[in-house]
Amino acid sequence: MNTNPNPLNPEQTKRISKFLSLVLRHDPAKIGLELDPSGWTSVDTLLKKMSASGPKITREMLEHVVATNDKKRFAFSEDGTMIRASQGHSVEVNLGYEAVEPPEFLFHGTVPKFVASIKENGLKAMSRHDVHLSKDRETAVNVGNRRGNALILTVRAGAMHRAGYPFYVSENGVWLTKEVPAEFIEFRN
Ligand code: HQG
Repeated sequence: MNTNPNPLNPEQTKRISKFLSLVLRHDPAKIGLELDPSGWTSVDTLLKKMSASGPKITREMLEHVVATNDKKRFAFSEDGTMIRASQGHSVEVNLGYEAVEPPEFLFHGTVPKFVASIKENGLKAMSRHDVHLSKDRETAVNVGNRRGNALILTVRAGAMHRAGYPFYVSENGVWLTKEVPAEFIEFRN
């Protein structure tokens, strides 16, 4: 059990979390890091690269950021030697999640200005690999509110699944699918 006092204040934790999102999801080359095909990278190498060009942190600080992250964005391998982001990548990775049966309905938080395009084209992954969905409405409200006044779409995930669309759930509980055609979306809020 870790009985050490909190090694970081909340601002430092957030700054490091944002930096980890950047290098583990979007731009590993920024600090000369390489991700394996499943998105993993060595913890020792990450710490070394970060001490050369990034926030300098210790293994203990990294463990604190991973453990306290509000969305559990990062995961260590079982033996603790590797780390990756659990979802949200824009670089090509195969996270290896197994397709699973989704709940009958899932939610997506967006904003009114995107609705016309979503009605026409369905939900697209945009710059990420997958469309992100949640099993509870509240999470979708928080996601939508990042961009303005959240507008919540209900996705008929069960019907999509029966129609052959695969769904995945990330280690941190985000539901993922490649796209949601408009006919599976309920737009009334
Ligand atoms: C919208 C954060 C026009 C979509 C969050 C969204 C989440 C369309 C935006 C996670 C569209 C993409 C994901 C279409 C989709 N026309 N707009 N056809 N299809 N959109 O950030 O779901 O902090 O890639 O509604 O909390 O907002 O990164 O996806 O507004 O969990 O861990 O295009 O990112 O988590 O935006 O957010 P994003 P998202 P992290």
